[in-house]
Amino acid sequence: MLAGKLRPMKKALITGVTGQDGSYLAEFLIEKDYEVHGVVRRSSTFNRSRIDHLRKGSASDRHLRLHYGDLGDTESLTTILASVQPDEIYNLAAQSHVGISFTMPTYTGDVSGLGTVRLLEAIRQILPHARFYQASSSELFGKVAEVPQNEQTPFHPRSPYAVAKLYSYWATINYREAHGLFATNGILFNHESPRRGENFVTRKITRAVAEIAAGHRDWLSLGNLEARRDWGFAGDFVDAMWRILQVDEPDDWVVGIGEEHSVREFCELAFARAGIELEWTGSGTEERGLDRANGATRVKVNPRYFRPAEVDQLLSDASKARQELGWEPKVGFEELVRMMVDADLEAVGLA
Ligand code: NAP
Ligand code: F7E
Repeated sequence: MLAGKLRPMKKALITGVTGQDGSYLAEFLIEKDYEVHGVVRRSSTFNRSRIDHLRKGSASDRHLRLHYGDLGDTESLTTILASVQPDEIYNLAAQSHVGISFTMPTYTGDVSGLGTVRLLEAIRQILPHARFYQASSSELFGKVAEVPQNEQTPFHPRSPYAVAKLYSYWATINYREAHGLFATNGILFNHESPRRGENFVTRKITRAVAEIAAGHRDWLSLGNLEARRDWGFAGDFVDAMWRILQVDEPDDWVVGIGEEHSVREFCELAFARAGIELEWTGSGTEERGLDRANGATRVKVNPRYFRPAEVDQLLSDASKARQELGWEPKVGFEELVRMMVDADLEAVGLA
């Protein structure tokens, strides 16, 4: 009992702490009494809005510490590892936008692919007993070989982002097999929240819905309305990340809620939450989402948002994570849409 009390706090290091998942994970670990350290990259302005509440004058203040570093810069990673000496390392940093990866393939490969090896190699040299979590992605399944997808489903990446993440996935396994690192992959399906970046489709929609409801704009442009995703809540998924590092043996895990919906369905539900019923008319790039009440155009299709190669359908089979990690998501799809729309309505003063 006494020994338990005297045991020092566990230390966690999060790369990508300023991102959507990094912010939820930092909160989650602080709640579990970890000492949390985050890697932030230098920019000309601060972009820490997602973690400000964990730093400024809050009860959590003493737990979250930030360090300048970059996945493109090996020296910063080795310096941080040597000084922090974390027990657990969560590699969430990435150029994470699939569409943008087509316009920046080299950079995406460097950060989301090689960056992982820079970190793994630093861990091998400095802290070989630390536990490592790699943010792998359902994008690895790409042009899916089967539905639903589990840990045995073959990969077929469809973007520079997914190709880079595939490299990281195998690098993680290689460091486990070759050097005995406790290195794991969480193959996470899409997860969203009110903190989702504004250029991912869910947040792009919920923000636009709120602005349209407030009369600040009339319509929004989208790409492929038929794409289907298994969207869960980011707050639930960081719990899975932590569980993945608590088991006895390192392994790879599929995490998703197991519900599949189209971008079109997401749109309909999001507009409905703000009291706007959509009615679709036309087809292809001429398709429009009209406001049933007054015929006003609310959604247009713009080929600019089509991808050179698309991932049409993703659906998770996370039974291994549910059974062996005891992971259970709390938020379903419809509640997620409501949560995101409500947060954006509040941001424009409508809730
Ligand atoms: P996100 O919001 O885009 O956050 C990415 C984070 O990486 C940000 O903190 C960003 O810093 C940081 N970053 C980017 N380039 C960096 C570099 N060169 N060095 C250091 N940090 C860098 O992504 P997310 O949605 O939280 O996702 C977290 C991770 O999970 C990513 O690796 C993503 O690819 C992966 N993933 C996400 C999902 C999902 O549905 N959300 C699903 C599967 C896997 P700035 O704030 O400075 O930009
Ligand atoms: O696209 C379609 C688009 O950009 C979802 C990242 O977190 O999850 C995310 O990647 C779908 C695609 O997410 C627009 O073509 C239609 O089919 O929100 P997204 P993503 O590509 O699924 C995975 C798991 C990750 O690992 C990634 O890091 O929606 N879509 N119209 C659109 N997408 C965007 N962004 N914008 C549109 O206007």
